[in-house]
Amino acid sequence: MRIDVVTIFPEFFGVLDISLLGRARQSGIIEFEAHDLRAFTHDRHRTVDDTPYGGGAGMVMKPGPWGEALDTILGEPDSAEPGPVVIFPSPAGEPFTQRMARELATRDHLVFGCGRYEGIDQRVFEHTATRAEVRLVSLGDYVLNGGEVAVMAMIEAIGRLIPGVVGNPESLVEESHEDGLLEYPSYTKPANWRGLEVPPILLSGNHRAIDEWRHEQQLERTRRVRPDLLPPA
Ligand code: 6GU
Repeated sequence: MRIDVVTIFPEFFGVLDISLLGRARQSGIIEFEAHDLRAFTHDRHRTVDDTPYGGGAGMVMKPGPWGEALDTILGEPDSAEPGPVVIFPSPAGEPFTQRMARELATRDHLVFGCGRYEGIDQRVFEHTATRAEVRLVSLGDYVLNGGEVAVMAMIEAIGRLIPGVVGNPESLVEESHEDGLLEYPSYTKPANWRGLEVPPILLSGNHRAIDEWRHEQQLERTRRVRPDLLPPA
């Protein structure tokens, strides 16, 4: 998979050199590049923003540099390929979910456009949609200063689902959200730690009973903290 990010803070993505994603890049499973939006400006101050038409607080990102950056990254459309997906992180977008991460993990080329200030000129989304699949995506109902932290989270969620990135694929199955429920609590040795016992069932060796207990824990947890995930009773 190829991943391009457009941002005014390309250094921010230096952390992708380390950890699981770093290894995936070294082994060639993921090809990653962070592009500096200011490299696509032509004025002495490398201006990427301007005041909003219609007035109001804050600044809006100018369409010009975005258009040139995306021209460079998207190139000529190839009708034989499914084509790139261009994702703009935005608190006004559709919610990012495990389902969306699974879907995006199957694509060959993802492009992330990190907005700052009050957002990007709306015409950038419209124009980009004429030659790629465009999605506005939100991490949740709160506001970040810019898209960079959100994109980092999305790249991690998507990247670990690409075959070969996570060493043991079985570890991807029994985790929160993969079956629509939160995951069950985990324990390791010692069996008694600071007076707290591991639930005896986990020491019983009865795997059917353990599976049932874990499923019950998943339901109880989900009912308690995320009832919205459960089907209506
Ligand atoms: Cl994806 N971007 C920004 N800027 N803020 C957010 C967000 C994204 N998701 C939640 N808040």
